[in-house]
Amino acid sequence: IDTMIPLQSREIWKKHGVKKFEDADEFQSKFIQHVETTLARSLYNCDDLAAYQATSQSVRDNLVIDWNKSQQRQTARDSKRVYYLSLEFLMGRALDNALINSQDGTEEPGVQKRERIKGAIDQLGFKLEDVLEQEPDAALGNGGLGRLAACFIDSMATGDYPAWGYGLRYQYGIFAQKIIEGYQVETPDYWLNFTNPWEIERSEIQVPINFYGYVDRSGSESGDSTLSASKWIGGERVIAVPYDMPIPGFKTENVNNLRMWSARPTTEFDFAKFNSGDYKNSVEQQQRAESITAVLYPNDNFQEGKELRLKQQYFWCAASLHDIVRRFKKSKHSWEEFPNQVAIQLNDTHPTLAIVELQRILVDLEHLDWHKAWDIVTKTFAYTNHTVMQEALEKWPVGLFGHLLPRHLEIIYDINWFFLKFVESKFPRDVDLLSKVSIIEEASQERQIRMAFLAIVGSHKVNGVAELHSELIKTTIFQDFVKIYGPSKFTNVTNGITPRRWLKQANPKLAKLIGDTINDPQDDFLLNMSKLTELAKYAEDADFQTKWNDVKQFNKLRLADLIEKLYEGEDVINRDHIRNTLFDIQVKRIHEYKRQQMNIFGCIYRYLSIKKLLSEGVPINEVEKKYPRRVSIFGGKSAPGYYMAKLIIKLINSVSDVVNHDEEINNILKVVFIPDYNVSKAETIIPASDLSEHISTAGTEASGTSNMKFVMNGGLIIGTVDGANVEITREVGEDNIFLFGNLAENVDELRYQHQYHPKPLPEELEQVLQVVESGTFDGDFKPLVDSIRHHGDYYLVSDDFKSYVQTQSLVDDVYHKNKKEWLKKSILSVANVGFFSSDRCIQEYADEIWNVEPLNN
Ligand code: H53
Repeated sequence: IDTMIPLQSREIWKKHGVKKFEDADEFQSKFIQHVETTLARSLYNCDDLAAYQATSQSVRDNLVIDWNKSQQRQTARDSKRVYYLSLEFLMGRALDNALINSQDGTEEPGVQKRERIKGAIDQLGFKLEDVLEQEPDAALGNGGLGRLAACFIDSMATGDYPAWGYGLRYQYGIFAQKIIEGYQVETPDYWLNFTNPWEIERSEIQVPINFYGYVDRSGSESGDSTLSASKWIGGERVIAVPYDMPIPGFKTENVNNLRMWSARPTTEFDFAKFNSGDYKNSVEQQQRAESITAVLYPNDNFQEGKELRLKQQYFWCAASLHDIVRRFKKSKHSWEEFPNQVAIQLNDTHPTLAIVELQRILVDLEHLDWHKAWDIVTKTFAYTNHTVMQEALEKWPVGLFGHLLPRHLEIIYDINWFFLKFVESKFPRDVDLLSKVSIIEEASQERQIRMAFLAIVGSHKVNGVAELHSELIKTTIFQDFVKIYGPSKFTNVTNGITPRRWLKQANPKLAKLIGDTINDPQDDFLLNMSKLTELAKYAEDADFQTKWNDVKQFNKLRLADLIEKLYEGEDVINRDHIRNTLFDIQVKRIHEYKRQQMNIFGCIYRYLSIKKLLSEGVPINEVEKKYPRRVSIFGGKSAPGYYMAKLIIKLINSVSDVVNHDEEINNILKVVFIPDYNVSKAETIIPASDLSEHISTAGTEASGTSNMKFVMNGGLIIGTVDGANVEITREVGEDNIFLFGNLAENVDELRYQHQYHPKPLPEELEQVLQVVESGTFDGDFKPLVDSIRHHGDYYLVSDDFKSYVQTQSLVDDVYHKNKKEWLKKSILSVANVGFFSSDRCIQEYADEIWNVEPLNN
């Protein structure tokens, strides 16, 4: 059906065309209109929550107007589009970001749009800060991978790329973390409690998705070949409905789309059930549909292999591909043109089924020849790998998979057959190689589908997320594929972060100081981060150092306020000494490979050393010279089923309990665990760091992205030679980062030594473990200690502990004895952090992988 308005009516449409609010006055008018109509409230009944909703609705109106224009422009230009498929988008809050991104460069100097809205809200009787606090985080992700996707769509919108994100609209995001008696307790994150002003429900679009059933080849022309068009008769059907989130770019009118699918029951009528009078059962079956998008799986870097998770993956891939193909077909290109019109990026292996689904659409529904279809598929997809850790690499048992997706299993077998034939032709009679690279793993008890291998075979490019990681995948988990395809299929795109959220929004004071200093009142540096290098010339300027330090102190006070609030009034951080207290922060998912256990052992070691001096009669002010004031701050969630990670959280809290209440040490050491670490808390925590910890066992952290956020906010890093730490060192200079520990190349040998030639532990660690074993800290930490003492110390804590402790005392020396030097390092780091803008990543993806151009207005 034609949904276009006839020509003669269009004048009327144009006459009434909606307009964006441009100034404070127009904003206030919109705001009040939304309070009175959208919310059906009034000036007698308007609290902060209502103010948040009315503000958001007003800002959203503006976004939607630009969003419509952007989408029309993208369609009219008919240029190649990018689709970023990610099971996680860890967006955080939207309002402040939308206000910042509405800055368009037309403002009078010094008065940014956000500031005008702030003033307007003030006049209406509210405080912008309080209004912003009303918004729940959109926490539809676990950690680094999900937050990366969020930074990427910000950069794609900012760079004017015609790009869409596709994800799932979980009703429950990552659980909220409570700490009860030191232990993590998970509570549901029902984030859609109040209407979400940032989403647009599109219930007019309904995509049917099938599961189970069987393959019917009775009508097929070529008999029983699985290679030609086959008919899959699904056994269960649900409906996918999209919710769209407008994604505004910074200093551009371009607004992109993040499309999130939600599962609904079909309205189809089950006659069999009805006739048997089983009404209640048929309703229950319907309700099951909704469970598909009910909850985000709370594992980071770990695969659980549950059927519902596979269902989520297929539901999302099938709905997204249906949408992409429908849009492509409207443009009336021939199928050969598909890869020139569409680039699909797979964020990890979670969306690998999209490869199989496209092949199925082309062969079964569009009746293309298998090889022609496969050529289109492989030119369309590219795959990003985010980990080398075995437990995170997805595999699905053939039985479970074939039951849920019988036709897709056949297609995978056929893909594998042609792939192995190709390998065989290149490396004749290398049977060993064939079994090593087969998409179907035969070795284990039950045959498994190796999703990473399928993703490689079905893509034209595979990338890692930092240089070291991209080299590692070529020499370890994917080495045989390098042999087969050659090295050019494998590339690196080092991760990045968006400076709009992680500098301007999180640290407005620093952004202002930078803008003032480099004479950039319109914040152009947020687009062109190489401008930051101009800061270098002020690195030793005493005046500038003072201002720089003042910003840091302000941010530390802001964090102290947050901590006080979370500790329900307990004054954990002594504000009188905040200027000479080093804030040492490690916030990220809790995982043995990230080694929070090493950090807390380090805290214990420091505590014991202080106590020892005191017991020898050294006065506290002398002790303080050796162990200057420090607050060790931790934060992060553990997967609910990850026993060791949960035990690490308990240990941190138990140590905190002892240390913080030991009056003898006079507050020179504090240990703090911040509960429920999330994006909005990160925005307060990160700008307050003097030092942050990125101390994974070398070779295990693919990139890390919080390391970049801390550096962008003037914090220094203590870290191992791992992930993006390597490139951070290259950019900011070796003098401005505290590196320690063993290198990735030595890890295998060290592990071997632990297995076969165990040595006594270094004395520093031995001391710590003995105290932990003695019961000084509440809880049973035997498993943690045993993993080091008796189970091979897989994460090499004992190998790195000594150099960790030594490096920490180097940190103390610089921070406390040479503050000028410290500030210089901090300024130089920010001056050279530009490389880690996600704008740079997106440009690399666009040029090297997607072959797409920005759409200029
Ligand atoms: O992805 C980040 C990396 C980080 C890596 C993380 C990640 C997940 O968050 C989840 C699964 C996975 O395989 C990897 O651990 O090193 O910075 C973004 O690339």
